[in-house]
Amino acid sequence: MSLEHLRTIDPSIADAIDGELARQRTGIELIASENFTSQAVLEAVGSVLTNKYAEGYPSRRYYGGCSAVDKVEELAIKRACELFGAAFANVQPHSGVSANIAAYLVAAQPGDTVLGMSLAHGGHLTHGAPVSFSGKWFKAVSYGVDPSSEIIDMDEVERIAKQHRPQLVIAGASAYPRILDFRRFSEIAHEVGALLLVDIAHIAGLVAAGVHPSPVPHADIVTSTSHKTLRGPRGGFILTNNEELAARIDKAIFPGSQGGPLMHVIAGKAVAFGEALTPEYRRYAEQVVTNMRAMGDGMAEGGLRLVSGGTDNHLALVDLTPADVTGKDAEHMLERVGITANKNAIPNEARPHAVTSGIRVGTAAMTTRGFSEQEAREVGSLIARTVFERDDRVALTKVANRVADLAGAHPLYPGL
Ligand code: DSN
Repeated sequence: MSLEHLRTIDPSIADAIDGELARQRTGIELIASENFTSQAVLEAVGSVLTNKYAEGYPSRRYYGGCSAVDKVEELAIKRACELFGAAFANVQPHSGVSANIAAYLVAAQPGDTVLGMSLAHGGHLTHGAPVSFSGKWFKAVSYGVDPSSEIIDMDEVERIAKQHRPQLVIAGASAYPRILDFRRFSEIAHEVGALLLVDIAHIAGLVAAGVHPSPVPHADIVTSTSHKTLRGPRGGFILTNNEELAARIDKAIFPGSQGGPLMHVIAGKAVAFGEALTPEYRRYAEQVVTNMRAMGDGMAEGGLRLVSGGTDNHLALVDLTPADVTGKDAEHMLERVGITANKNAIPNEARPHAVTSGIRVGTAAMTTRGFSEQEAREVGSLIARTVFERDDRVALTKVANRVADLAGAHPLYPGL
């Protein structure tokens, strides 16, 4: 077995990793689903736990030699339950999609009707989009946002639920800037005899910190990722307060839809859950929301329109129509000045999904670097300047220089 370092063994991959570190350090990361983990999380994920097979659950494994990884998974479960006030947690899902596949396995049979938020209005692929297993194996119906307020109309959700009587109702979104009314979702789902699945992949960190209401008291099943606002390693997890559903969720993950758990990633989740239990993390989550409001103000002052008129969480959906530019072009323009964001459909979108009329931006990553409210507002104004002054080279050079200064003022992974 070679004991050489990566740089010696495989310089091409080492160069690519260094290139990505440089990109993360020198730019401003506004992809709403991304964040920067702590070095402790990186260490756990890069550990020898990647070598271990541990199919099954703590003390109920199909392989020997699991005493250390049992401790890791037990801690991850205990911390997840404490963090979210849940009775049961499964920390093995490899991703948010894997968590949702398991939730569907538990809550619905192929051919059943499921009701989720439309992808075009901010929902997720796994909430019933035709191109996903959720739209292929289930009869998926959807709700969206009200065309004028651009906010979910819960009366309309109720009307659709009563019309289609789904077996599963899904709440949660990938591009929705407002607070979700979990109590009302639960009343609607249970009134029509459905289970309620809430996917908190995006807002998990805000929920953990009490900055967004928790779905745990209302939902039958809660799924999430661990790497967005929660700031852990890339992965998923599932929560429930229902003992019978908990047993079915465990079976739906293993052996239902996954094999060996990624124990190195579960160690990273345990570390991140531990970090999220601290007062420092709570302050971080509060600052994420404060920064997003400030960045939204900066963009609006610069002439852009925020979908739904603002934001309550870590992200904003920006309508670029006032600048007469597409999401695709804006994404490229922003990348050239050092800002990373993604094109995103807006409600009532007229352009194809690969072009769009909007961008989605979020403050989870920049807030981890320590950006202040004032700096977030300035970044909002730099975004507006980039798209409105796109033909002015001098202006764009000034924006790029300012982006570099702001990134340089907040060093990322100085120890790496
Ligand atoms: N890809 C994630 C996002 O960006 O929101 C959702 O899975």
